[in-house]
Amino acid sequence: MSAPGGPARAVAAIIPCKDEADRIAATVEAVLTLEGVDRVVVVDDGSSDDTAAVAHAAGADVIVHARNAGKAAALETGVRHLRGLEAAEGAGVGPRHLLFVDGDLEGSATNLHVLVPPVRDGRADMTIATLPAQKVAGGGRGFVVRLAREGIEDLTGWTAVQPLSGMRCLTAEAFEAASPLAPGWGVEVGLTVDVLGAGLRVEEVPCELHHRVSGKDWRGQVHRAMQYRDVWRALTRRRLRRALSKRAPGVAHRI
Ligand SMILES: Nc1nc2c(ncn2[C@@H]2O[C@H](COP(=O)(O)OP(=O)(O)OP(=O)(O)O)[C@@H](O)[C@H]2O)c(=O)[nH]1
Ligand SMILES: [Mg+2]
Repeated sequence: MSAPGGPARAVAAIIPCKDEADRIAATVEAVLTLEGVDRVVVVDDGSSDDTAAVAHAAGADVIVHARNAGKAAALETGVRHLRGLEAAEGAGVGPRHLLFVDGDLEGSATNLHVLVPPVRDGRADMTIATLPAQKVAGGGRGFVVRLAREGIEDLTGWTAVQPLSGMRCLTAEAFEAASPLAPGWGVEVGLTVDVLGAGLRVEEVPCELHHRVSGKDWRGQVHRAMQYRDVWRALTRRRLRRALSKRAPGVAHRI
């Protein structure tokens, strides 16, 4: 955690995305206006459109996965790239705080600034944006949200209002506590459980964000099925870890 009163650390935004050519420029431009953000890294996870070129033109560092590897892998690629840059920059005030941003927020991403102060001031180790009701209703019935919320509650005792929100600001220490990240769409639940499990502080912060919501069509259904599978896996793995550490306390279980 950053020392209160110490030098303020910069913040790097990491944007994992796939096929966001229509929205990524507005999102990158908005994130570049955020106070304290001095790097924006877009990880294009095997897009079939011009996402990478558009993001680069908008001012982001762009890394491309030749093949789709999932949201968690894209975030890890982005953070690895950032740490490489920092090593080349030499000693600074320490590793940057991380701001995870979905690629489809467009101009509303300027409102992400509220996530940064609690982390910069050392009041929280990870902040999570909670979103207002979206202009277009989603096609899901909340199965994945309930699975995620109840799983987090069971494992940590903490109740998340929006357990799947991807917009998060976190310290390097919090990121390490959750590494390796839970694969795919399990990443948010894994982050929350692991950061809390490390004794660090998590806070939800209301944030006026608007994004493309998955609908009722087959794409939306497939998206939710994959989310369900990944969230279930992230929770199951962590329950297993908990059971093992009860049987063999003091041993690190990285299942
Ligand atoms: N790395 C990676 N990112 C993806 C992939 N699919 C979507 N994304 C990005 O992940 C972020 C969130 O994806 P969305 O499709 O908006 O999903 P969501 O907002 O979590 O889900 P809904 O609320 O149900 O719409 C966006 O930045 C997407 O571009 C993928 O296969 N790999
Ligand atoms: Mg979205």
